[in-house]
Amino acid sequence: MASKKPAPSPAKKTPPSAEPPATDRGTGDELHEHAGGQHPVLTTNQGIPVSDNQNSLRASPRGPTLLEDFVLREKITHFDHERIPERIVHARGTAAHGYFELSKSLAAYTRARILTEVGVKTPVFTRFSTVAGGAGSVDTPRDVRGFAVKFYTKEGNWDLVGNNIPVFFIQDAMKFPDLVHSVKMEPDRAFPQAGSAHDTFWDFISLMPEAMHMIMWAMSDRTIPRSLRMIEGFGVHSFRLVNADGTSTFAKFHWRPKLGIQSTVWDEAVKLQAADNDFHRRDLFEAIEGGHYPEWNLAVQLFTEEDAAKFPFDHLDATKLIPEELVPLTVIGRMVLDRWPDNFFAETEQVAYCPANVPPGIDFSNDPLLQGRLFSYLDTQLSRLGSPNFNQIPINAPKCPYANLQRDGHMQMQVPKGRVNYEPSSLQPDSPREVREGFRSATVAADDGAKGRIRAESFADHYSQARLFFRSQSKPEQAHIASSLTFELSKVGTAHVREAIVGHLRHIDADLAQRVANGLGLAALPPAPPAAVAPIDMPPSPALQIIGKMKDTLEGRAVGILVDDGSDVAAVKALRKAATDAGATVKLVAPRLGLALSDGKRVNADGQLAGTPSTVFDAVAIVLSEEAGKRLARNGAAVDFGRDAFGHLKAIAADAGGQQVLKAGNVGKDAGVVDAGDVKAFIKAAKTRQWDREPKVRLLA
Ligand code: HDD
Repeated sequence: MASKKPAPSPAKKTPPSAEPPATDRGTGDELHEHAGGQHPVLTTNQGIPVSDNQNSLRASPRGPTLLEDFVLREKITHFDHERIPERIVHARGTAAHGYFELSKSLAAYTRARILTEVGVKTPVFTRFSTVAGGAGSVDTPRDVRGFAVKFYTKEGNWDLVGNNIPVFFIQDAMKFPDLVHSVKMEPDRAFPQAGSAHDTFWDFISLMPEAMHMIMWAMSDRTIPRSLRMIEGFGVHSFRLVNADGTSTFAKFHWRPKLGIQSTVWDEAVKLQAADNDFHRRDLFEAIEGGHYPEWNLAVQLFTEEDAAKFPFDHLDATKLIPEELVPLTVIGRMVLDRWPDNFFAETEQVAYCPANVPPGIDFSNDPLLQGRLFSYLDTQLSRLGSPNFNQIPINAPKCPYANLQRDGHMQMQVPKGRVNYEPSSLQPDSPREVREGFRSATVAADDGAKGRIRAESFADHYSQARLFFRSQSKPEQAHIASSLTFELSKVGTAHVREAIVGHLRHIDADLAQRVANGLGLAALPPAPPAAVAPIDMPPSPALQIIGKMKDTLEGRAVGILVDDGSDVAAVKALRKAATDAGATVKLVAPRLGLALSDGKRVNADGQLAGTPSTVFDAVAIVLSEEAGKRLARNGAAVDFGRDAFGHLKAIAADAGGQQVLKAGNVGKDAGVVDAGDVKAFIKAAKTRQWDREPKVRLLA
């Protein structure tokens, strides 16, 4: 790799022909004159101006196309090669630019400047993703979400490549290809796309007791988030922070969303897939373009080797978390995403994260999952991006100077100068050399013991934290876990796989196992497999809930108002104002885009009813004249608008006309269904989901 800003070289006396002055290259001014200076002239990749971009060169008006047509050949050839391999996992994603600002120095623990220079804004590029689906799959399947942040620090790129779940399925990277093969579409039939509800995934899991903790998370509402702006993020592994004296401290990284954590309900997530395949990326795009910049706090859990020795689990095992009650979180800064990328392919698709990218002062732990990841990411980019020079792609290049003596390779974009491309050298004093302050691995004494393919005994407890997670959930959340397990296993055709999973659940919680067994219609509880270590009861950790942690807020949420010709304009205005004041965006939905409310003035709806169901909103109002209410009570889309909002536990405001639509959908009385005139009550109810309503609308396991 050559210097981004090459230092002056003694071999500068290159003949002028090799580096012509800019004026000899043609500035393009002549071309702009042709277009009247209004726009750039269309050229081939060789800069040849194109006169006709609609018609290929033909031997005669109705004759064959000529091979001579270099404009056509070049255009089609480039098009034929536009695609690159999608990511092996996390193929579907969306990303944004922003910055990280440190508020609390960790100078006592690390010499990494990004974690010591308070107030400095470091640019970041953050990509969110689903895991299992292909690049063209949908945004809202039940799946883990990737949360990858590239910090362009002054000391090189730091990539924190995490998920929205703090633990992982497996303990050792050796198992990763098998895990991924099992969850991806089955190889003989190429389905299902983007979902774990099938035999091969659950077969693998049934034989992998270490996955049980992650399964609890994966079957919880964490995997059906409302918005990427409302997910937590986790670095998962223990990392090391290393200070100027070389002392190291373990750190776990946590992202906490400013808007609070929030999920959808399963029926809503399923319907969102039909309503809007791009629900999450559109939501992120609209928030950033609207100036509502998503924000997260970065927090750390810090602990020493001695602290770790007292934990009733091994923190080097990625299937374990450290409860906040055991090691509290310290907020050290915030990330704000404030700029949408200019181009999806150039930035979001080509960005290449790698957990091995760490600046001096941050280091790895011996977690065997992390250790395998340190290899995999650079390796995968070589085939995905096609060249070892992918670091030169602008989105991947560090924003600090970088220089070394790596050279050549496909798509080399830099033109290194001078004779010296090796080190040490004495011929070129300004060629790059190492510095004492550069990255140094933490000095860590190796464990005693023999080399071998060994799993530490401290990794043997597979059920205690699964139990901790399940028992820490609120009642509705426990019901959702039992229901999603029932749903997923109901899609598994192989009886012994379904039964084996229920057997594992018995080690986690007897009631959970029974509920899933009932849901599946099993005649008897299958036996629990032998457990290497008997699970222990850890004190519940309420911090693991979503419902208990949810903020009552409308900030960053969306409210939909269903209207039609003649709807009461004053009621619509009052609802809009109150919701907007509470931080929500408000959209009008109507059977036709153009309509007139009660004041007779023409307005445009933001969404047409058939394409804008209530699933895309957090709370809804239905404001209709009596006559429109009667009419829409016979319109399936309008009836579903109310019925689904009710089923998805959302607040609903309705006037007399709106009530007709609700009645047609059997929407009854409920604390979250209020009169459209009672704006205060609506806003209060809209700030949360109506969990008490759930048993009325759905049979949960
Ligand atoms: Fe991974 C991508 C997160 C384990 C191998 N991983 C990838 C991405 C995220 C994660 C967020 C997408 C990055 C982006 O947006 O481009 N992966 C995780 C987490 C893990 C994890 C949180 C466990 C704690 N991964 C893991 C293991 C291996 C990999 C154990 C292999 C040994 N991951 C990859 C990969 C990917 C990837 C094949 C695919 C595309 C890419 O790297 O760039 O190398």
